[in-house]
Order: sequence, then structure tokens, then C-alpha cells
Amino acid sequence: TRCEIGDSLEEFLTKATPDKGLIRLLVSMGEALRTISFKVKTASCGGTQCVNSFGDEQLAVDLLANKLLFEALSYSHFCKYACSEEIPELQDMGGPVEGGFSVAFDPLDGSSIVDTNFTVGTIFGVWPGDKLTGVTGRDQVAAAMGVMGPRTTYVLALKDCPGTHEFLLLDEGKWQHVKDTTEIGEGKMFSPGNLRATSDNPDYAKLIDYYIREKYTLRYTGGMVPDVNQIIVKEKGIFTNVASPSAKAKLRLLFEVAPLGLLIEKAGGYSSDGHQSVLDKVINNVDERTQVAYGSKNEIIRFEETLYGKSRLK
Ligand code: P6P
Repeated sequence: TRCEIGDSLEEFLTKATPDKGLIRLLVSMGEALRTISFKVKTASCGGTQCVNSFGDEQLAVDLLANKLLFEALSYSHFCKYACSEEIPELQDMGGPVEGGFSVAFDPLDGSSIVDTNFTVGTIFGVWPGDKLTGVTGRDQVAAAMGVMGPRTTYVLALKDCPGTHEFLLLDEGKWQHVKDTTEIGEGKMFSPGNLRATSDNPDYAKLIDYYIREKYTLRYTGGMVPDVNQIIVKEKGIFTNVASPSAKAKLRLLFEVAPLGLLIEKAGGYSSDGHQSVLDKVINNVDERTQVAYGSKNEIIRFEETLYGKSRLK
């Protein structure tokens, strides 16, 4: 039966995949995202510690998010290993290898912009079995992000199901299916990260000059989750975060770039590290970094041609 707008997360997933273990894992992660969203809004954070309304010292909100996500994975009973940007060593979650999954996550990306009240988010990727290295982003069975802003959304894609799907957190705490994205079209919106790299990467400077000369609309918050989410929701745009000799690649392949790469490509967009889809890069170690661009086909062709003179997509 067709997935419909208005379905709950459980109704949607039950129609989208026969894999009951994957459904349990994604629903369990949805519970953690709901709690994280509430904590981000209510914990008064200064520096690394948060203080709750009773004056108790609490974990900094990103450490709290980390704890909640590990608990959710353990509770799902279908997670074998998990690791996070906070705890990069594989943690045994007790789930099975056969029929089970391993998950890598960034518990709260952009936690340094929580105090400025910018939108932050959780990113995670789900791989089959017990491997999180020696695999590629294309091996993921699912990927998702929690987007914690004025509204809280849960954006997910399944390898075997077309499209990228957005769920809105309703007042009563339920996730409601509100949007599917299957096309990323052309549109002059750019979200340029790591601009310091233009100082000694003249090709990146040339690309940014092009966007300015062609009067692109600038939309950049410094939070990868909302900056990439906008491309999926608006179904247009280009996000870049490029390296240079003096500004090494910053974004993490396993915890950020591969999961968001699946979300963008299942939404009908393209990704690139300059030469190839980020989903085709072998993840050799958990802390591997890469430069990345996400966007429509033509924007990714322009990115690859401007930086390296040719594009595999032409
Ligand atoms: P820059 C946030 O710390 C982050 O990891 C991503 O969320 C964001 O896209 C990037 O760094 C921002 O990098 O160099 O533009 O400040």
C-alpha cells in the first residue's frame, strides 16, 4: 500500500519496508530525537555545562544527546555496534549481526551554535551487520537527520525505497509524514562553507565568484543539518565545504557526509568530493574527513568542472 502524507512514522515505515528490525531501530531513534529536541530548547547552556531548572549540573546538551542515542540503539535490540563523534570507538549494543545493523552518528551537529539559537541537528547512518569501516555510504540501508529549529523534523531515506521523507514532530509528540522529495531542481541558492579555503584555493574562489556574479541567494548558517536540509525542502540549491592547503577538509565522512549524501541522492540530488559521489568513497577510518558539495545535477557538474576541469556527470 502507498505511503501517504499524514501517516505516522510507524505507518509509513510499515508500508515502506518489510524489515521489522530496521523499523524498530528508526522508531527508537525517533524517540531519542524527540527528547533531544526538547532538551535543546530548555537546557540553559553556558560553556560546556548545562544547568536545569533545579540548578542540578547536567551534561552538556551534546553529551546528553549522545547518551540518549546510544540508549535508543541499545533499546531497539537490532543494533550490533554504534559509534559517535563523541565516542568514536565501536560500542557493542548487544544486537545481532545477522539481521542487525551498525550505526554511526553525530549526536548534535553544530552544538557550538546552540547558544546563538541557530538550528542544530542529529545525523546518523545505518549499515547492515557489524561493519562501519571498509564500507561506503552506498552500503547504508538507511540514513536520517533530526532538524531541531523552530519546528522539529525527522528526515529519513531508506536504500530500497524511493525518495527522502520528512516527518514533523507534532505537539502530542507524534511524528507525522509531511513531505517527500524525489527531485532536486535548478535554483540560484548557495550555501558556501569553509570560506577561509578560498584564500589558497583559487578554483573555490572562482566558484564563489560565479555564484555572486550570477546573483545567487546566500543561505548559510554554519550548521550542516539546516544548510543541507534546505536543499531537500526547497528542492534546489548547492551546499559546499571545500578544503585547501591551509584549510584541511573538515566534515566527517562516516558521521556527517555519507548519511547526508544518502538523503540528498535519494531526494534526487547529487553529491561530490570533487571527483565522485561521496557515497562511493570507502570509509577507511571513523575520523576520515572530506570536502563535499550537495546539489542539483547541473550545480554538481559546475562544482566538479570549476574545481577539477571536468565532471563525471557530463
Ligand atoms: P565552517 C559545524 O561545526 C560543522 O561541523 C558543520 O555543521 C558546518 O557545516 C561546518 O562545521 C561549518 O564549517 O568552516 O563554514 O565554519
